[in-house]
Amino acid sequence: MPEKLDMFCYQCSQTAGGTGCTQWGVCGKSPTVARLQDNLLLAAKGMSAYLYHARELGYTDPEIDAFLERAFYATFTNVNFDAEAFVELAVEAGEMNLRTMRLLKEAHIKAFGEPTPTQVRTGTVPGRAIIATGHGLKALHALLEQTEGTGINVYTHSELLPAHGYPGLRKFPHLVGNLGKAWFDQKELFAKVPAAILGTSNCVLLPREEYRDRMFTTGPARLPGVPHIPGYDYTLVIERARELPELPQAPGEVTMTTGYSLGSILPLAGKIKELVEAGKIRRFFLVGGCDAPHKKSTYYREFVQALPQDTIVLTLACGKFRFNDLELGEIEGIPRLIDLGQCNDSIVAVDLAQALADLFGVGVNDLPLTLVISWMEQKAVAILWSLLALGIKGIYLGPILPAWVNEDILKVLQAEYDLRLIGEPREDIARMLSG
Ligand code: SF3
Repeated sequence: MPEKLDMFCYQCSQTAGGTGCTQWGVCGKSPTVARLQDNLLLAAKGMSAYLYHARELGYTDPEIDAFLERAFYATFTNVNFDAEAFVELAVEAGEMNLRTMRLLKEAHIKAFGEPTPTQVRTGTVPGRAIIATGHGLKALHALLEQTEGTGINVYTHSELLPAHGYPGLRKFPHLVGNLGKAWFDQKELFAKVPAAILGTSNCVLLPREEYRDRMFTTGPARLPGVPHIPGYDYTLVIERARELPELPQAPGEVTMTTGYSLGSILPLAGKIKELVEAGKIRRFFLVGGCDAPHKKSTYYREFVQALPQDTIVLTLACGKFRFNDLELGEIEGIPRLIDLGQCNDSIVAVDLAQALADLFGVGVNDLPLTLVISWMEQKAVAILWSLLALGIKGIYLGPILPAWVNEDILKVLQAEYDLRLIGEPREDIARMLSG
């Protein structure tokens, strides 16, 4: 990797040796090392979020804990100056994140059963309501138990959509639907719908005054001026919902389907193989990731809309809200849009890709499969490195390059992993289909 010492310190945003430099100019850390250090921090943060949710369901792994300790220590200002070592640590973070997502998947399945395809209502039904947002399935389960028989309906928002696929969660008839889209519509949505709101994880935003007094956080989420519930007793949220007006009957424009798991797709493997060999399925696309309110993110909808009819779209995370209202139909009984779940369910996509590769007797990179990923934050960085750690090449990334990528790092990512930036949807599709 090309190295270049620079007098401007990216790490502490000071001129090395200048008045604000705490290392008296001797740290000498290059901008590339500092950015790789940032990358490792982001990946470790993402992994920690998944680990948190596994731990709250009673699942832990000392090897993951030990890696996180090493990763955080490596980001000291003055302990590791070696760019290659940071790339190795990033790959290791990717491997450890696979282990973490697998742990969390096991925890979710043991607690709530394996998801099966489930239709989810959008829009509202008459009655008082609580909206749960974030990723916390344990918190949602506790809320559903405590609201049972109260007449209060529970709605999911954003990354809690996949909760509807779990038998142990959808068994509650008062889990009535999903409202809104990706995390960044919450200010508008929560202001408009007079429900109590429970934020269960990351991807909450500072609330608007219109709904601050009916919002609550739990687990790792905290917001100023918003009551925080440290355990799983949601009495306060339920009491607040009782004070609010009933929501009207207002059917949504679409019904969404979520809850595809390995167990529900593998029985279709024989049929999928037959369709691929007969030329009726030309290519699979994994389109998903952490969505961002970026102008260029319209790419993902245009991309899915422009795909030919003989292609299948696998999706996960909140990036799917860009296009999961589209009616893509099916290919001889195989749905063209398959929602695998939350961002941590990337592990399902990985296992599915491996199962398809085994089925066709090829490596994952030789499958008719292209990954088109949107990235936004810490978890997406951890997942990107998981994919790279698996040796997956030719991933398309967008809407823009992550901030920690500079020219030197990009050169490595392109040379080693053939990482590509998204461009124009139709041109990209033509390139992908010919590749
Ligand atoms: Fe990412 Fe919030 Fe949407 Fe879980 S973590 S997907 S952005």
